[in-house]
Amino acid sequence: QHKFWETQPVGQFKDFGNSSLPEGPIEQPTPLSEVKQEPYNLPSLYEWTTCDMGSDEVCHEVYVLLTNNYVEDDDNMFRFNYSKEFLQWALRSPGYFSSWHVGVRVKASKKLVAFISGIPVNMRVRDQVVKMAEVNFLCVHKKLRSKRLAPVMIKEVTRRIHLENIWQAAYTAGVLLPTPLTTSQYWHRTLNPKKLIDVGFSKLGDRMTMSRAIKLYKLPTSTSTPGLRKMELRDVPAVAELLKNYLSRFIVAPELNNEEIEHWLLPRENVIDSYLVESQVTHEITEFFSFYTLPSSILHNQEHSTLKAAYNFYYASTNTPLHQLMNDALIIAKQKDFDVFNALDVMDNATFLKDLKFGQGDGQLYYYLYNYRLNPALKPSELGLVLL
Ligand code: YNC
Ligand code: MG
Repeated sequence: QHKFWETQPVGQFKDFGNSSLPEGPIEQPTPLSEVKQEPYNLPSLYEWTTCDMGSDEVCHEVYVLLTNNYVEDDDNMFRFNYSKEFLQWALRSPGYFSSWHVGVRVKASKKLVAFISGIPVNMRVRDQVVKMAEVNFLCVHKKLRSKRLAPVMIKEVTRRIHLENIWQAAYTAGVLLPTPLTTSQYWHRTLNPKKLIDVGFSKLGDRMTMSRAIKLYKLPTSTSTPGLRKMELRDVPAVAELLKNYLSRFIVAPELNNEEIEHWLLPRENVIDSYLVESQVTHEITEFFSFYTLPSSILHNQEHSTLKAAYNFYYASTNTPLHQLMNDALIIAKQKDFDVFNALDVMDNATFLKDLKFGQGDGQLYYYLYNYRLNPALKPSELGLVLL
């Protein structure tokens, strides 16, 4: 069934639901001197390359590979189009290792044809904080698919992660593999009904007309929460504290220090937006929310080439109802000309999705841990983790 995944330290399907297996690492770390020192073998036409994402030229090569070959929807109508600025933000996070930005080139032409990446994160699982890698952006050029290159790439990034004395990882995928930590779903809040219908992202349902759809999804022109403003550098400690308290309610969540909060949440144009609520009286920061910018290329449309999508990222609320806060997020996203606002059903998202007129997407996003067993599987609402 899964010739590769059956060999890996992950929960196996045959063990699913067997709660007698102990929680925690599946395999123990080996001494670093016993970690394989040479890269895995590639087919002879190809060679490994470490991608320096600080180099505009290399970043551009990764961008082009992903733009043409990365994740598409089930009907192959849209493909993620992460921007270069986004990739630099996603991969050059605090404590990142260049060696975990792994590429494959054609030896003769030096063309970049595959990529996989990791970044370090402190992940809390129940009351244990485990140093992990978040693995993302696995991509093999369309012309090199189904040649078992992906398992070699996964083994190579694993080897490089082990060399930094890290033995666990977290990752998400749209495909079902052994064995999900949780299964989550995307929900979509239409902001620009006309365009979403024109490009085939959504359909007018029965008894729905274009003008009724436009009316249904109309939003106020200004936000409703007093004291709402953009996050600034001076807010980092307060936001860190707020998010730490909020994420403590989930079974699996990252632990983010001030440096990481600054990196992941301080606004960056066309990459990450963060807003917070400052009490007019006490000047305390009581809420915040954030969303990242991830457009999709529209593959077969004469009129439109990109779908502008915002993705709900981390947030925390104490005094303001979450649905009010998220309604303000929608209003801001609309003002910034996004076509759609996406959210998973993780964290407390299920409490506002329906009220705010999000519609359930097709397909699942599966969350996984590598070399860490957790029993039983989690509900998405028990997960405090959003990967890019
Ligand atoms: C996938 N997405 O099951 P079995 S998500 C993991 N994640 O192995 P081949 C995947 N494994 O079943 P292809 C996977 N997709 O035989 C496939 N696999 O055991 C497994 N798509 O390899 C698959 N990006 O090379 C099978 O397949 C084996 O040529 C088949 O390449 C796959 O970034 C892929 O969706 C995905 O570019 C590269 O289809 C290719 O099809 C492609 O013959 C479009 O591979 C883009 C796309 C995936 C986005 C993502 C997270 C990746 C996580 C990887 C696992 C990390 C493990 C932790 C490592 C660190 C450990 C430590 C410490
Ligand atoms: Mg392949």
